[in-house]
Amino acid sequence: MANFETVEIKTDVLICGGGMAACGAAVEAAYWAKKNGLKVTLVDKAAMDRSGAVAMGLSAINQYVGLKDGQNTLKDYCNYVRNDLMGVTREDLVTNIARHVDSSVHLMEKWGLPIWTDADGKYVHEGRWQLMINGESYKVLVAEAAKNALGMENIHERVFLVEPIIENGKAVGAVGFSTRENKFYVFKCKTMLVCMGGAVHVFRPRSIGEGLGRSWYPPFNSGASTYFTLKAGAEMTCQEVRFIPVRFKDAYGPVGAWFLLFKSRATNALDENYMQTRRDELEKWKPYGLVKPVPANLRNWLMMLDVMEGKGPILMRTEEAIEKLSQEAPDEKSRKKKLKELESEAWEDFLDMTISQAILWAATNTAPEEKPSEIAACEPYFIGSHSGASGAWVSGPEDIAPPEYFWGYSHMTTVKGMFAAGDASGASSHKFSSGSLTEGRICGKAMVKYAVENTDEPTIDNAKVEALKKAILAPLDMFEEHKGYTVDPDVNPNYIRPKQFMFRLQKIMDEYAGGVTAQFTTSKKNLDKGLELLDFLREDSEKIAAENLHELTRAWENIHRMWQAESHIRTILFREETRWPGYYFRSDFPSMKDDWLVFANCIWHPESGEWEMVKRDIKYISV
Ligand code: SFD
Ligand code: AMP
Repeated sequence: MANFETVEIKTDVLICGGGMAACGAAVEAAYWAKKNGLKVTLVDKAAMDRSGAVAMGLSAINQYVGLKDGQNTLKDYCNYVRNDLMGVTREDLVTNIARHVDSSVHLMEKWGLPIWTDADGKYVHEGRWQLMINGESYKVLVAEAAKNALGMENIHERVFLVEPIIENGKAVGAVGFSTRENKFYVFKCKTMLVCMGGAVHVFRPRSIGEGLGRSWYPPFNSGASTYFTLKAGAEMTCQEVRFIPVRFKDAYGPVGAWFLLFKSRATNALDENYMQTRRDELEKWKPYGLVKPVPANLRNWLMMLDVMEGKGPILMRTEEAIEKLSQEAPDEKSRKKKLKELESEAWEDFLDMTISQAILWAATNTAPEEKPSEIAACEPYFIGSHSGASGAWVSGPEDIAPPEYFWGYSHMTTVKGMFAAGDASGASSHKFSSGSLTEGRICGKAMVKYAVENTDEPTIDNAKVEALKKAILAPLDMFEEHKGYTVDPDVNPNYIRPKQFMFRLQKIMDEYAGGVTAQFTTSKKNLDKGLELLDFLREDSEKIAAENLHELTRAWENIHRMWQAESHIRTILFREETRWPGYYFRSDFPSMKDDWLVFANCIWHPESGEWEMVKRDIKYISV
């Protein structure tokens, strides 16, 4: 067996991940832990300064309610989220995050985040809920706050967490390995937060060749959150609710600023605005089809209908929007000044968060004030914090959660001591960066309470740890043992390399579970076939080989993705209707049904290895 030193770390509160939710949790948990003499430890597979979805920065804060300014009420936000998710949402969770999110935004401003203000010193809104920021260094300064709160001695960067440890139904630790040194890590804890983001590259991406890996979502969030919660036996929710963003084509630049701030139209190649020409289609999806704003999946759907009729390419009319806004200026001199401002805002929107889109504009001689740019639907992602909803089923807060949704600690999963936040917790969409940080803070506080009230020291069976170490490092041994069998180490009958494993997974998902090449359409027959092929893939996961630590990371990322994939297929299969056209369409159940206005949840039972599918009622609350 590969020779790895075992490093054991004992802590009270373990934060798995180093992204927005993790940083929020670190700041809050550190505060309460200090009062109670507890230790908090954070583990990130990457370097926190640039890890996770906010790595490149962001150009907006997408959740700000503005409660104090009287701009909106909690009910307004709940209505918005419920409608956008076609009725399927946990209003207790959405409200809990929404009532604390403004204070998180103010905290981030205090940490140094530049939020745009107007001449009166008021925040500049992108849309009703979104604030414009100069956010290139957003993640750096949020990470700095977390580091200051915890101290570097309690932060382990570049440690890839592979597996949770559950004893007697309680989360007591996690194991992983260093991505740089031959070290195997065992973390023992009283309570843990799962916040390792969502998942990408479960489906075949549009990008190929040199562009392979380019996606809207960060390629390094690979399903660890779903894997951890599923493997622990936690109940999961909305695993069918993938997110398909519409983005500037090929470099995945954001569209929010164009639609909301610049008030741009998107048209097909015939200069038709599909939001107008396809308006009748929205009737089929009422009541949600008739709300404002039109839900994200339905906006996608209307666009897709045009594409399927061959009316593409679809264009963001940047030139038209800039011209129109500049015309608002009172005279020619100020119009020219305004034009310059708009041009620079357009470029900054990309440079703040999707630099490659600015590069693509430069490479294709695109001046946004002169010509439109193509937009397209991306491949599917799992991101419970944006306009998808997949994640763990967590407890609501005591004061507002209906009894069915409350089991003791805010945002704790159905496994004792295991909490989830950000992309890792489900049915509470539209949290984005600020809401994820807020949910992390909520968990940080609740976890310290849990650790104070549940004082049992974590006991972990040594034999179990040794067995995990052997299994986790096995891909290295597999490669060493068989690498000499063939001239080309990529082609070997004894093993499969992580990249090839990923291609197989993506092909299955793309063709059978409604990916890009299947026009996001699937059916029972297709899903059954997909599950059959996933069975073979799972068998072959025993044969994954890794040449070095880098590939060992890739190997486990893909195994995590495989579990995300299976829970997705099973849940789409379970929900016998189409509720989110534009995200996926079931050709055998092509409409929305009243009796499916429920949560579709799943549980993988660790003792039996069986999957259980359950319906849970949706309880709206009055706030
Ligand atoms: O609009 C392991 N998001 C946006 N939010 C906004 O508020 N404004 C925007 O402008 C946003 N846009 C945007 C957004 C996302 C992306 C990808 C793009 C653009 C291109 C959404 C937010 O970014 C998102 O809601 C939050 O970041 C979610 O927070 P969290 O904590 O759930 O996930 P994370 O930040 O990605 O962090 C994950 C962490 O886990 C680590 N990790 N660590 C150890 N072991 C493992 N096995 C691990 N696997 C992962 C990661 O390294 C990371 O630290 S807009 O254009 O859409
Ligand atoms: P995006 O860049 O698509 O992630 O959008 C950023 C924010 O704007 C998110 O809160 C989206 O839900 C919202 N948004 C984007 N496009 C529209 C639109 N056409 N109508 C309403 N809201 C939108």
